Amino acid sequence: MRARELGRKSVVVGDRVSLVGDTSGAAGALARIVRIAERRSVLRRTADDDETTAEGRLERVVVANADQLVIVNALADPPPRTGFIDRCLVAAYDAGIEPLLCLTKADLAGPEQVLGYYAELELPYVLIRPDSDLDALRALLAGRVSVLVGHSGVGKSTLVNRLVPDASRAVGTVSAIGRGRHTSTSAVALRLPAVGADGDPGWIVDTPGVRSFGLAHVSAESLLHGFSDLVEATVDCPPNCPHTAEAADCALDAWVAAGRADPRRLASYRRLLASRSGEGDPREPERNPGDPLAGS
Ligand SMILES: Nc1nc2c(ncn2[C@@H]2O[C@H](COP(=O)(O)OP(=O)(O)OP(=O)(O)O)[C@@H](O)[C@H]2O)c(=O)[nH]1
Ligand SMILES: [Mg+2]
Repeated sequence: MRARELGRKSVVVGDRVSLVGDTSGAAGALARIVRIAERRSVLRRTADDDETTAEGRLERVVVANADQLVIVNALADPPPRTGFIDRCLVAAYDAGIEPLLCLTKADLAGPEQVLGYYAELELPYVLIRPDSDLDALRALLAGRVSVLVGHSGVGKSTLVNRLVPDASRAVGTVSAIGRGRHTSTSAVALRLPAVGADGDPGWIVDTPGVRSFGLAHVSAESLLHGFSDLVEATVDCPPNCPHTAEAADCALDAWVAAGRADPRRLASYRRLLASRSGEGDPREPERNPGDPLAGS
């Protein structure tokens, strides 16, 4: 239990805490959390993008002290959403956490379209199918705390159960419209099993599926840092350039016209900017125009 001296400070998954009392872990043992260690990183999200609404201001800490953000996207059922991946890249940069793209259900569809979109980024990725060997993923998880984020039904808990055989995380079904049913309802950190005799295998945090990864807490300037293929161009922008499509002389247009970045990435960045000011498509904010439609 939490000690009263912690006040309103909340304890989140990933926190390192000091305990007093009976720390044996035996049935009926009671220990108190008396201190939360300073957090090395904090991954946050908001319910939506608009900081002028109550939902937008409602900021949630997803996990503390994570080193790696594993962005889980299914290649089908539900269809991939590069807009979601782009948002996660922004959140990872903002939190100082390294991203890893994890494309699941590779038995149902190919990764070419998604990987093509990220061709200019040095974004590490893994492909997962039900029978795939997980050694490459285990090597990337070793020695660090990794948090899985993704829409409901993309296969986060299925993957955790394969990585941690006694995890027993419940897994759900995906409805006809390609949405999961929010099977997992709370985040859980699990220690990965040891691989061989040497080294720390790391920890994995399974989280409940999110409907959208809101970024109201990220400043417009930081938003751009999630787009490492675009950020360099803006040294040539006029002072205080808003980088929107309407902005006169925004250097991003020339950068893309010169073939130095993919125009789809610029369009995605501008969709994010628009979404923050309450424009954009509220039904599917994370679907970029090139992404497949739901149900296909
Ligand atoms: N074909 C295929 N199906 C998969 C794969 N991974 C997971 N699934 C299926 O996808 C469904 C949803 O998987 P879950 O692991 O519950 O998804 P989740 O991301 O944990 O979902 P929430 O807890 O709701 O956020 C289950 O029916 C899984 O069997 C895969 O690689 N290929
Ligand atoms: Mg789950």
